[in-house]
Amino acid sequence: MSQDADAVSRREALMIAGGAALVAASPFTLGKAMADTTTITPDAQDVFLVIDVQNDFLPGGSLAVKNGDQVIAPINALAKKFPNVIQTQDWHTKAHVSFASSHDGAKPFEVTKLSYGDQVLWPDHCIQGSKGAAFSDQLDLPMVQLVIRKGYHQSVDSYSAFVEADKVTKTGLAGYLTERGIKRCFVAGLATDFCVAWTALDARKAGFETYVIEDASRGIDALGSMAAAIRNMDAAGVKRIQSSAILGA
Ligand code: VGL
Ligand code: ZN
Repeated sequence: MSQDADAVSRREALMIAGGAALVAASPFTLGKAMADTTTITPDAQDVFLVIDVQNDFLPGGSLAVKNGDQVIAPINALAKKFPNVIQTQDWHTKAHVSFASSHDGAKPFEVTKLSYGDQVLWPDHCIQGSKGAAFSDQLDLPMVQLVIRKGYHQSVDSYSAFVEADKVTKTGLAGYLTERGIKRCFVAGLATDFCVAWTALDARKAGFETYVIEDASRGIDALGSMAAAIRNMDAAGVKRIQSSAILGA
């Protein structure tokens, strides 16, 4: 099957299974992906990147991701298995360029053109120091070694934990991980189709073997973004796995 056809059939399978059923589903329902059935034991060269589990992305938040709170239990369990855990925190200035409210007449979820390319415009979210920018108090992650903030440059967004949306400005994370001898990145959190996917794609570009843990992530799915993210991740060699590959069945 071609990669595209495969991505489409998987997407259909995901849609049929539905979010809740997918969590419970056996890894075998995902078909050929061997990584789904392999038990992974994280070691010192592995890092777990917990992406943007912040109040604004959770139910009741200004940019709530549907069922976003369902990532918290698997993330808490997964983090205990990793020798290295890092969190990211979306951390915008007031009137950030990614906010629809910063553009005359614009509405959330519209796309505009900025100097660095297309930018989806969002409701105001994750403003530095706000309650919405704080991590969920349901997270149990005392072992986190580094919190990397992103999106703090007024006129550049940053979905990725590695490189800002201008595709040039680096956050320093690749250098940090390389100095720490990290070889594999495991990525989960919010949102699958934006910050999780962009982080995973840049982790691959930086040379890390990269896994997205699907059932510990949830997507926004604006303008076909979920399908595009899955296509892009598959094409880049990002492996998609379930948390059971690490936690056991
Ligand atoms: C995110 C949209 C805007 C994310 C952040 O964490 O996926 N999405 N800012
Ligand atoms: Zn943001």
